[in-house]
Amino acid sequence: MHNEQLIGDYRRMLLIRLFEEKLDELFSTGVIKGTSHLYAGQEAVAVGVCAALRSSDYMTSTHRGHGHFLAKGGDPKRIMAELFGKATGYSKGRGGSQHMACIDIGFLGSNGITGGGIPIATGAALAVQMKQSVLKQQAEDSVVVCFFGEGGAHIGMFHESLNMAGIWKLPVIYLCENNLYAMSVPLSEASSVQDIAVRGASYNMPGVIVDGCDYFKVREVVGEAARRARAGEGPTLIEAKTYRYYGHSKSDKREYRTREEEAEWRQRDPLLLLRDRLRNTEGVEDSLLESIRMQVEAEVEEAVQFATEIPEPDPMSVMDEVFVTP
Ligand SMILES: Cc1ncc(C[n+]2csc(CCOP(=O)(O)OP(=O)(O)O)c2C)c(N)n1
Repeated sequence: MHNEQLIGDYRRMLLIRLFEEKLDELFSTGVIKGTSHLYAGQEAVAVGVCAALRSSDYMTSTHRGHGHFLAKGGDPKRIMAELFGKATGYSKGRGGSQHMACIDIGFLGSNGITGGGIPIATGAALAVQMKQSVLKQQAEDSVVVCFFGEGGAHIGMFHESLNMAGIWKLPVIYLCENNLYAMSVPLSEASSVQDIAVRGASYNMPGVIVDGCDYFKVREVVGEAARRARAGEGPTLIEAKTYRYYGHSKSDKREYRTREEEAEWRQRDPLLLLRDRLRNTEGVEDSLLESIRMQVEAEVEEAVQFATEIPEPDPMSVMDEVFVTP
């Protein structure tokens, strides 16, 4: 009997990887216009986090958000439709890559503003706490996980939000994905400290560093942070050291980093690490791994087909959902 959670999570990590690889192809060939920030390389963070949380917990995301959304249970067909600008997308085709949300599954939104999810997650955690303390909903013990990059950790709202969360002991997990570069700027040129986790001490919360390539380690530290949050012990700042495989966005030629550095990180590819563990410790056969790959490839193709076949939106609907008009 295989460990179903592990196999399901491996499948989900592979879905994120293949979804992003397909998107790279679709953008490069001009099938989808505009740009996108791909999550490939960071899969163990999003999936490791969700493995430690309940499906009823909440999440805020970033501009690099497809992986977060897929890990939280977003439908690849509707995410793809959004990227194609179709009305069946999560934001009716009007938000695109950086503006999707699905409140029903607790995905409170990706966000084009660097660090923009941090105050939103903090407010959501305050709402959870107030449901308990003011509305006396004792059963409400949700946790909010807040993703942001190390670039997002330098904005003022990061400090203001963590300070408030520290004072009020809010049930929030601040999850910094440190992939070493904010656009082309290395952390060493943008930050007075090289570990974002040390900033937790300023706001009276644990600051934990974790290997973001290792699904198991991510799951473990997030599990402890969630336990603390549910027990009323307050927030945790987690810094996952990770790497994005693609450039910052489509036009980025990655001139600020070397191909050698990229190859080094790929040796510790999060998918390969989990696959080896499944093979060597869990006794998962290669035939099962191969059939998972085929299923996931088919799922991504179905998403593209779904998004392609829907007609373009009616031009007459262009002013729908617009709240401010000239
Ligand atoms: C307020 C604001 N300033 C600048 C930008 C332009 N911008 C887009 S992504 C980005 C870097 C983000 O880096 P990081 O937070 O580390 O996330 P990563 O892209 O590495 O995942 C910047 C500066 C923006 N979107 N919002």
